[in-house]
Amino acid sequence: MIPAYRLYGAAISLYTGKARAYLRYRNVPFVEEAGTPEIFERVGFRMIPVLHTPDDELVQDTTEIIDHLEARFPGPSIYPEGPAQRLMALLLEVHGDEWLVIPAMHYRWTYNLDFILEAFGKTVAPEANAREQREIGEKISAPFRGSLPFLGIDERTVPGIEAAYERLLLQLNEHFGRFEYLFGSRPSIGDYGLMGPLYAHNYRDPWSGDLMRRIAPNVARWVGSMNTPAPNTGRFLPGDEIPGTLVPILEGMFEESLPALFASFEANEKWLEANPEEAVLPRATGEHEFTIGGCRGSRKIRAYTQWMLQRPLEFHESLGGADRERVDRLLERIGGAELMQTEVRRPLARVDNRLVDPSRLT
Ligand SMILES: N[C@@H](CCC(=O)N[C@@H](CS)C(=O)NCC(=O)O)C(=O)O
Repeated sequence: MIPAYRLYGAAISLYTGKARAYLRYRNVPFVEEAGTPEIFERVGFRMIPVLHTPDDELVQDTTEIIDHLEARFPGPSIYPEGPAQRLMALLLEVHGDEWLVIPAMHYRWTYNLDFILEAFGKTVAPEANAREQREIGEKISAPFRGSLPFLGIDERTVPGIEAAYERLLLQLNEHFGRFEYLFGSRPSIGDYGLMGPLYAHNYRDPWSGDLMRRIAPNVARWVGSMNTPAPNTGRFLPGDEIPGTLVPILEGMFEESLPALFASFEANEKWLEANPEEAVLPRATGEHEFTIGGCRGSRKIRAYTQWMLQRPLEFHESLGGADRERVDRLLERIGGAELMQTEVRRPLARVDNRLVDPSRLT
């Protein structure tokens, strides 16, 4: 028998939902449980999910977890071979992870407050009574609730956050009315990126789940398939096709989310210049004005976003000949040509779960 992996996570956690869905698709034998102080001490900070491998290795970060398992478990890759599909899947992963966390957090803490306070309490103190769980929930959820302004969620941006999210739900609803997953009958890394924010917060939290089922029932069905997949099955659409139903989603991504997310490169570079002795980056390296759903607001710039964006940029850079020409024509069409030319002057790496400038490591 293959020894089981352990996934330290929680039902209410956005990123655990992403990793869990992948583990199920890849048919990885695993058990899910809560992390312990010892585990978080080894990781270096308190963050979920963490994958504990049978070799006693700890992998934190959903992208690293997925890649770790992709390399070890046979099965149809969730990275499409077709360059256009693959590039769009990589970008959609970042869009889900780093941008759709904004509506996820807004809806959770605005419309699902009672549910989520109790759920936090139940997660850490399953034996406590309902009143105690609520009190515990209030206490331990404070950092999450408190992160709303950092994400740019305030009275200026809320109308835009809701307009943009509902528009995305309708666009995805069209798409999932025709296709099982983003690029055919096999989930891609882009599906897993979207699954994080669209599951725990916007499907499982009751008010948000009702909204999704009401205006975008095909998206709710997709969430269900992501959670209960037929393991290791399915195909990407032939001919590297990008379905027309994805085009408005990709255009929207290049119009608002990616310009804001790419700000991470400049902010990190400036931070490294201002801190010449430091190799490890802090979580936020700046703050900027951004636009969401047409509303202006201010948000912290996360250093980590650069690391995620390096993946599609490196892939794009690696393309040559006819593949490059075809992908560049698509980028031109969806408004992404300029951003994808971004030069990575200071590439970042993750070493021991820390985000570092590798040129400064001795
Ligand atoms: N990029 C990370 C994000 C993980 C993350 O933010 N997890 C949340 C729970 S869903 C967490 O543990 N947050 C604690 C914190 O941000 O301090 C990943 O993909 O694993």
